[in-house]
Amino acid sequence: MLGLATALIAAYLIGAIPTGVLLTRLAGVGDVRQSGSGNIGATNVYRVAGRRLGILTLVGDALKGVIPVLYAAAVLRYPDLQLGLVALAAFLGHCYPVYLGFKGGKGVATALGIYLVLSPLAVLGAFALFAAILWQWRYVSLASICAAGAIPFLVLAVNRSLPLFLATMAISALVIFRHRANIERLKNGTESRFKA
Ligand code: NKO
Repeated sequence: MLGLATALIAAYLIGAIPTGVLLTRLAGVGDVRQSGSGNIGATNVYRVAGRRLGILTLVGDALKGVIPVLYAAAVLRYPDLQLGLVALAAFLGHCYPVYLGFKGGKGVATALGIYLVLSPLAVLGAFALFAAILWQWRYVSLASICAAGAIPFLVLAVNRSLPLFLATMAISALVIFRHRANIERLKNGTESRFKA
C-alpha cells in the first residue's frame, strides 16, 4: 500500500514538471503563459517561441507520461488498475501542477506519452484521426479533442481491460474539459489555426 502511494506521489510530481514554462524561460523568450493562448503546452510554445522549443515541449511533456507508467509497468509490474492510477496521477500533475499554483496544461502530450506505453496500437489510431483533423481544419485543439474522444474506445478494443478503459475515460473527460475555452473559440470562429 505504501508502495502504491509513493508511486502515485512520484508520478504526480514528475507530471507536474512545467516543461513549456521552463524551456521558454531558459531560452529567454519570457513566460509562455503570458502570450498566445496562455497555455503551457507544445502548441502554444510553438506559437510563441518556434518549432524547436515546441517540439522539445511535446517530447518533454510526453516523457512525463512515459517515464512513470513505464516504470510502473516494467519495473514494479503493476496490474492494470494500479497502472491506470499511476497514469492518472502523472496526468493530473500536468494539469494541476503544484509548482505553478495548480494552473497547468490541457494534458494532450502527457496523455500521448501515457498511451504510448499502455497501448501503442491505440495511439496509432488516435494519431491517424488527429492528423486527419489537423490536416483538414488546422486546429490543434479540435484534433486533440477528437483524439481524446476516440482513444478510450481504441484502448478498450486493443487492451480489453476495464480498469484501463475507465482510467482512459477519466483522462479524456479532463482533456476535453480543459479545452473549454478552445471550444468556445471554435464555436465563435476565433480559434487560431495551426501555421506550419
Ligand atoms: O494553445 O490552446 P492551444 O491552442 O499543446 O493548445 C491546444 C492544444 C493543447 O495541447 C498541446 C499539446 C499538443 C500535442 C500534439 C500531440 C500530437 C499527437 C497526438 C496523438 C493523439 C494521441 C492521443 C491523445 C489523447 C488525449 O490542444
